[in-house]
Formats: sequence, C-alpha cells, structure tokens
Amino acid sequence: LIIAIAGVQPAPVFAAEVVNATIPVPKNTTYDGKGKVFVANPNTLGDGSQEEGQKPLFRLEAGATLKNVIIGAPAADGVHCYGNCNIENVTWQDVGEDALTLKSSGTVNITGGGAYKAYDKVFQMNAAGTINIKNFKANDIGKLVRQLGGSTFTVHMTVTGSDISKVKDSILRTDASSSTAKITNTRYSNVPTLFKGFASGKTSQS
Ligand code: ADA
Ligand code: CA
Ligand code: CA
Ligand code: CA
Repeated sequence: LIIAIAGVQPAPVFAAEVVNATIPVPKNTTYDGKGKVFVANPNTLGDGSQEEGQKPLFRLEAGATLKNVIIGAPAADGVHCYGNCNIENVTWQDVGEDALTLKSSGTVNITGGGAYKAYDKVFQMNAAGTINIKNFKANDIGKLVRQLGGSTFTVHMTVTGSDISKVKDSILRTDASSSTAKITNTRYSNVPTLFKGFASGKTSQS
C-alpha cells in the first residue's frame, strides 16, 4: 500500500531500457545515453554467457561516439565498432561474452567508465588498429584487452590513468609479434601478469 502524502512524491525509479534490436550509431554521430541503464533482451541479442555469436547492444560505424551509457546484465556482446570509435563514460556493470569488439580497422578511444565481472575478455581486437584506454576502472576480469587469438595483424594498446584489479590472466594480451603495449600512471592490484604474448621490446610500463 502506497500512501501519497500531499507534496511528497515517491522516489523515481529509473527502469533499465531493454534493447530488443541492436541500436545503430551512424558514422560521425554521437549517441548520448544520458546515464541510462541498457540491458539486452536475452532472446534476441544474447544472454551474456560465454557463448560466441551474440549480438551487440550498440553498433558504431566509423567516427561514432557512444557516451554516458550504463550497460547492465545481460550485456550480450556489448558494443561493436566498425572503424574509429570514441567511448566516453560507458560502464559495463557485468560484461557479457565480452564488452567491446573492434570489427574493422581503426582506433578505439575509451575515456572514463569501467568494466566489471568479465569472465574472460573486456576489449576484443579483431582488426588492426589502436586501443587507447584512459581513466578507466576494471575489476574482476579475465583480460582487459585481447587481440584475436592467433592473428598476426598489428594492434597498439595503451592504458593510462586507470585502476585495474582482480585480473585472472593478464591486462594486455596478443599473439602478434608486431603488436605493442604501454601502461602508464596506472594502479593495479591482484594482477598476475601485465603483458602476455608480446615480443621483447614491444612493451613498456611506467
Ligand atoms: C573468440 C573466438 C572468435 C571471436 C571472438 C569474439 O576469440 O575464437 O572467433 O568470436 O571470440 O569476437 O568474441
Ligand atoms: Ca569471444
Ligand atoms: Ca559477466
Ligand atoms: Ca564477442
């Protein structure tokens, strides 16, 4: 029983928005989620398990920006970037299969936000390019960035001003001898290995 007292409103409840079909973000445009929580419809996008082939909640074309978004559970396959993309103040509360995938060559700039509860990978690089992670938080993850297993294209990875904790495998991982990794000004705890699979001379940390 809710008794409405004159002039006293119940606290507003912000329900999560259920994403039934991938939200497209056209090239060179910005999608501002204004702090809203988005969750996947598990029947249409995916249940956020480790099953491959799930669909993303957001699909960014080249030059697109996604900002002020909270992705709740289930998170399906998160965000897909087709070329350069900017991710500002986006938080994955419970990463699904993975959080974000670079699907075609470009630079991914992640600024602010965070990723939590990633059974395996957070950022998946399936094409050549660069990922710059700045002022980010991650906790309870397998790996922060993983270049597609067995691939030989070049990926440059940088992490700065971030806070990374409770990592199962490594922060940055590749199988490609030309890929590079740099971690600066970053706090980490409970991390077994910073870099995995990089050729000697391709990593730096300060
Ligand atoms: C794994 C899988 C790839 C691809 C990738 C992804 O690495 O082997 O085929 O599905 O995950 O993009 O999630
Ligand atoms: Ca995967
Ligand atoms: Ca998870
Ligand atoms: Ca995936």
